Amino acid sequence: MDRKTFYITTPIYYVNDKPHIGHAYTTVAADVLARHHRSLGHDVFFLTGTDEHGQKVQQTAAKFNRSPQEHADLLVVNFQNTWKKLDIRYNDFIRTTEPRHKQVVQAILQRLYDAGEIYPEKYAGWYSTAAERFWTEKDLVDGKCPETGLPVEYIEETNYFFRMGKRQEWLIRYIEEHPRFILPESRRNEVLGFLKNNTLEDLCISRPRSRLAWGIPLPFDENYVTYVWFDALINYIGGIGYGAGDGRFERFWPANHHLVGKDILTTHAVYWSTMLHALGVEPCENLFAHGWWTVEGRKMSKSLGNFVDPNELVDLYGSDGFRYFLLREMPFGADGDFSAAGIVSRINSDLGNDLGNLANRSLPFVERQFDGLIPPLGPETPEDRALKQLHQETLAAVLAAYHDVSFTRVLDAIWIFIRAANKYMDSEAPWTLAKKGDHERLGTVLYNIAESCRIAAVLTAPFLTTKSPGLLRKLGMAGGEDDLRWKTIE
Ligand code: ME8
Repeated sequence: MDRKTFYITTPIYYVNDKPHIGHAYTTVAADVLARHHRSLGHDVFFLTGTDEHGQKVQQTAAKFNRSPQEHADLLVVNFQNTWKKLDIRYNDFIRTTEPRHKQVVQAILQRLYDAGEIYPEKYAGWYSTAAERFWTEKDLVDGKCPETGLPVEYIEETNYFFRMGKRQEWLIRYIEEHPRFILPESRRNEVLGFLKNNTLEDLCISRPRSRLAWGIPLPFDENYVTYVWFDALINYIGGIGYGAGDGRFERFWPANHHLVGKDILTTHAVYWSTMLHALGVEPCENLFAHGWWTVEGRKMSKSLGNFVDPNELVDLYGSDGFRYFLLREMPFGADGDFSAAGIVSRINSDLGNDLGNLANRSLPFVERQFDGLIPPLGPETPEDRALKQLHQETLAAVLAAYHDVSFTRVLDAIWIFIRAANKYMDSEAPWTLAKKGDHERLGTVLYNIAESCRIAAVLTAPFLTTKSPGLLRKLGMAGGEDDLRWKTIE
């Protein structure tokens, strides 16, 4: 039987710095979705990686007296090690300096050039080195770069342009006809507003080599390298073998989700969609732009020195605790603030009191009263039926929340169930049943609680990659992939 596929991506991160909580956020979110779909039995492909070309990387490398490639080779390891520490199970990690990527980018450039979709033109405008792009006169704020606030330079040069402008009407219609294409809805409206109120220009996709050497050479003009965004976005199709002819691209495209932060929504919604359109490839099914983390009320920045290192948080709270906190704390799509106090209270109350207690209070009973063997079920009471009913409602709520990419709702639904199972234990009081010697009812109650533990373990497994399989092992199971399948709790 042909299995359903699920393809998910994160942005490929710049190797000009170490990963921080923001990078961890998107990557953990993608990992949770990938694990959930694996549990559903889907054929999953999860792609992440690093963006290694462009001015930012060239400049940072120069600061350290390294070649850009040496710099990228050193820095990429930080990302890979952090993802290992956070138990991120990606299928592939793409680096834009790899030959496989350069090859695809050059093939696409040549094809679009041959088709007249890329053309040279003399251009004059205000160039911001820091933002790595041109601005028009009216974009400038007090004569400075609107993105960085730094001085701009008036430059006149010939560059290559991609015919993005002529796709404006098509893109507006596409977004209007596909309500799930850009989420959350507020971001979708933002993109539509931008497209309806501005004239979409063609996109400058080259940089003269004299100004920027660190990029993929244009195959049709060796005096230029490719603009870093035009190069980077292509990873999403190159990474699954676009043009390779091995069937992978046809199998996995369109991606189910491109997860990105709101900072790079436009490049994805506008540049990427029109690039794909020019190639005759349909856009991804969903582009989800999540919100922004600040730290104790302030923007993370080098100058403030308040970068939150995910590695340190894993050392302090474990990978499960940190993963859970990230997705529990703020609705995906909204902004949020990181504080050390927040993470501690989350872990203690939700993971310790609720989930931990359910298992820790019930399993010793099974051990003591039934020699560690989960007892058989006796006659069912209304309380048992209510718990069963909630179990079914929970599954439906969790699936619906995943569909809406709402991790907070997924977790809310799971925790309603966990808390109800704890309450069931309080009200059914197995300790009293044991004292009374009511072995049949005691067996049924413990069976239901053990079953609730198992359901909770399977549901929480995408978030708690160590604790949840551990809980299954406590229940006497292997805790491997087969035990984590959704169909085992249906
Ligand atoms: O933009 N809060 O790379 P990048 C939440 N190379 N998420 C954050 C965040 C924060 N404070 N800071 C960063 C690039 N992120 C390009 C992408 S894709 C073809 C090329 C996350 O290293 C968020 O996902 O600047 C954001 O979009 C991404 O890191 C930017 O990473």
